[in-house]
Amino acid sequence: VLVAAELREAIEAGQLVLHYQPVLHLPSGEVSGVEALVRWQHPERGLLMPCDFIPLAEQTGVVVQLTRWVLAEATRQAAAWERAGLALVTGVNISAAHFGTGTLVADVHDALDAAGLAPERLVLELTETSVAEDPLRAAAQFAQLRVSGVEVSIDDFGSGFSSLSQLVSIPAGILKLDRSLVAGIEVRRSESAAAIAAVVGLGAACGMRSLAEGVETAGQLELIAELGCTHAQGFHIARPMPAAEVADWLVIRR
Ligand code: G
Ligand code: G
Ligand code: MN
Ligand code: NA
Repeated sequence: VLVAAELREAIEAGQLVLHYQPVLHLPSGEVSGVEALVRWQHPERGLLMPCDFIPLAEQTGVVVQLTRWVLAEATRQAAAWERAGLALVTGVNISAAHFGTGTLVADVHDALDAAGLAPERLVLELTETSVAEDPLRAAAQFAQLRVSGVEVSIDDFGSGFSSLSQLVSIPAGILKLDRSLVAGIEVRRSESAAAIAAVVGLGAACGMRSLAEGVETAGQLELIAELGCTHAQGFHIARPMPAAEVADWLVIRR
């Protein structure tokens, strides 16, 4: 079994890597950004996925150290893309434990400063599980970040972990529709369309853009665009890929 000490050493030894999944802006058809997704290149076990080690990281608090590494690496990469003329907004997932430390705002600004990246190029993604412990404290930290220009998104909205109170308490600019909402299109099309339209409308009424996750087919992409979703992400558009492949992928899809 994996232990926290091993993960801590792996971070220091440079065994974590980020893959990036493109995000499409539907009205323009342009790629507007990417989501950074961590993997652990384990010397014996091979490439480990987040589900193999993020729960351990969250339970032990190592996720704070992990997130600092992800922030540093993702902002460095985003700044490199920007210098290469690629205008991408990069998303980073934030975990619950980070709010309690009180260092989130400083950690984000340290990363932006070190990378020389504009705050507008970064989106912080949070799920309700990541704010549940102390919602007011979390909301205050996100408000500070938004004032400085960093975007915030509510992740996995429509899953078991999300609630309407998030929309009220968290100052977010983007609502990410959980992939279970999108997957429902194949099963109960009219009901799914109604649910997606309602969530998109709710987000819009709160001044939020909407990003559909887990778009796996052309049919799903077409429907979510019709329903007013502004952005989409999923295997039908592109799978998460190493940073080195992103520029080529952008050229090929044109
Ligand atoms: O990459 P994959 O599709 O397997 O990601 C699964 C989940 O792991 C995602 O839903 C995401 O919330 C989580 N995850 C991926 N990368 C990170 C990360 O850098 N930090 C945190 N806290 N969670 C991540
Ligand atoms: O919300 P979260 O941060 O967990 O989302 C990222 C996760 O979703 C990653 O694990 C990624 O591999 C996965 N993912 C991305 N696109 C798709 C898709 O189209 N279908 C499914 N099933 N999973 C996807
Ligand atoms: Mn996410
Ligand atoms: Na999600």
